[in-house]
Amino acid sequence: MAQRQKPLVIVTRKLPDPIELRMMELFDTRLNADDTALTASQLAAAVAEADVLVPTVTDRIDDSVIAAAGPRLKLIASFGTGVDHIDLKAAHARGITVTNTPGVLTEDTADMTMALILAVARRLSEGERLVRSGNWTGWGPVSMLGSRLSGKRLGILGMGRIGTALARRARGFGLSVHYHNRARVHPEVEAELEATYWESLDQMLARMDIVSINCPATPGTYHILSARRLRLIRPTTILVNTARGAAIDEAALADALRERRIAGAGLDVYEHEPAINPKLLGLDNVVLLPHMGSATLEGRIDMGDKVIINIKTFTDGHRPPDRVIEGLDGV
Ligand code: 8YV
Repeated sequence: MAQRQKPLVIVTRKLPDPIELRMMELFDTRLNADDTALTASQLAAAVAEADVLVPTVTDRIDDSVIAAAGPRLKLIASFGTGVDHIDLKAAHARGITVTNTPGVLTEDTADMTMALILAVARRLSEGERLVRSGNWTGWGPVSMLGSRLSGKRLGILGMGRIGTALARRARGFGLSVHYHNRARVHPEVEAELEATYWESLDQMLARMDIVSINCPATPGTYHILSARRLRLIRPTTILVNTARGAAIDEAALADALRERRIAGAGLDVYEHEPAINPKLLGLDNVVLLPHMGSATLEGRIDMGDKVIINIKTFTDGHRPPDRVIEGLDGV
């Protein structure tokens, strides 16, 4: 019996070993062992040849990359949940299916969001820097004072999977949950979380002690925290972002933090990653992380498993479970 040809799968970045091994078994897989990000022309060459492309958030799959796709390219199986790095419209117009890996990084990202809230409120990075600097002179009754979480209000911007998982954690820390979202969540979830829905984001922002961004990056959420909205936030409030940098006007945020119009911020994502607005780097009231919200070994293996399932079902002629549909916009 003639052996069916395996699909050519091109992976743009190094993935966890067990995932690469399984991919090698199942597909004609081309890996990126040294993990150097592909240039635009290398990406164009990859899509010209591949049946399936496996990109990550660091690859810009814009209309020019899609235009370079060869007749074999039928699937872009992205490793990650956010799809703002892919021109979905251009892909779909060419008959290319796009999949992502939702669900499996929810808990890890919610953990990291909670960690950032704690880090900013309790000044973890500052404390650590003090100890390492050798300048710590010992305990003091009014030294390193932060702010208590219990009894405060958390406003979640984007109440999807991660926003809801954050809300559950926040309840355990004694925070009350508020949210702004495209639509109200199911009444049972709202009741379980004793969550307050705000139709007006402006109104919510003006009343929260902590604001967390948990919405996807879409044209409708670009700079949703604009310079104007940042001015609505109270000077005692903490802002955290583990979603996408484009949701905040980063330069305006740096100004607000420097002028103490916002008490502090915890950022895991940036507008122009890996570049960070230099004004943020010198500020003490901001905790800066290198986009590591979903960075657990378990999470990355689960993401890889999802990529494999999406490719396998698709290349076996079925509808992949995590097909991305266009048109979701706003919060
Ligand atoms: C992923 C993320 O690690 O899934 C997402 O949307 O932002 C990250 O947590 C990244 O996308 C991998 O491509």
